[in-house]
Amino acid sequence: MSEASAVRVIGLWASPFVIRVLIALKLKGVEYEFVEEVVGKKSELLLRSNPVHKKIPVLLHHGKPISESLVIVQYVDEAWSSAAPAILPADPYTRAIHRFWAQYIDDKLPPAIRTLKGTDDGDEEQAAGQLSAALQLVEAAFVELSQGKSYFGGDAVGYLDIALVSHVGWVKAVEKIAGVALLDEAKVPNLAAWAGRLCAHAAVADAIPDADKLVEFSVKYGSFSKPINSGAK
Ligand SMILES: N[C@@H](CCC(=O)N[C@@H](CS)C(=O)NCC(=O)O)C(=O)O
Repeated sequence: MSEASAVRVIGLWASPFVIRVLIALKLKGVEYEFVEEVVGKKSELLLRSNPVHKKIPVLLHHGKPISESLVIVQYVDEAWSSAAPAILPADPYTRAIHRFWAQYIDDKLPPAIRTLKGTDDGDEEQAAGQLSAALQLVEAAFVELSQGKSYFGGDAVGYLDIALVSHVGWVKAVEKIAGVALLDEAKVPNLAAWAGRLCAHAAVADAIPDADKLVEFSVKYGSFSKPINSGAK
């Protein structure tokens, strides 16, 4: 079996959760085959591979499926542990703190983003306020955790960087859609600089979609939750 077919990712380029997996594999130098889902139609492979949630991403390693983006990132770190660099921090306490913030990011950012791009009902002003408040808390966490270095874990891109940067494309897209400033130098200067640095990183640059492309995607499909949802289950 070739190295590419040993690792397959079922996904869609616009999905922030899929982006995480691609960055983790790139960091580890793992070749993979990207199996693109069609918007509005869940493939048999997806339904068979993630029968519980029926969501992307799914990583197939020698045919065995792993679901949930943060679980997959940890799996990639462990399965290719000898490939530098480590993605999760080595210290158990630091690891727990990074996991805490990754969970916080997934709890707070996607719901507000969905409201701002019109996928979910809700008050846009309130959603923008909630997203901005969440980014400010994450900014404070960045200052504390990075200790003056480039990334959350220090000098190298790690777990929490991956968890957050995967949402950056959509944050920039909803800034355009809703006409609000969120990842803004005036509001979150450290995160704005971090995002600029990280989006230019070799393992990240190609994975983060252009905000204008995401706006187009949003206009075309409204959401990729709803169309994918409406497909066969
Ligand atoms: N918690 C999941 C979220 C995955 C997720 O929401 N994926 C979306 C695409 S961005 C999806 O597959 N939506 C289809 C659906 O909701 O049925 C993860 O981290 O992997």
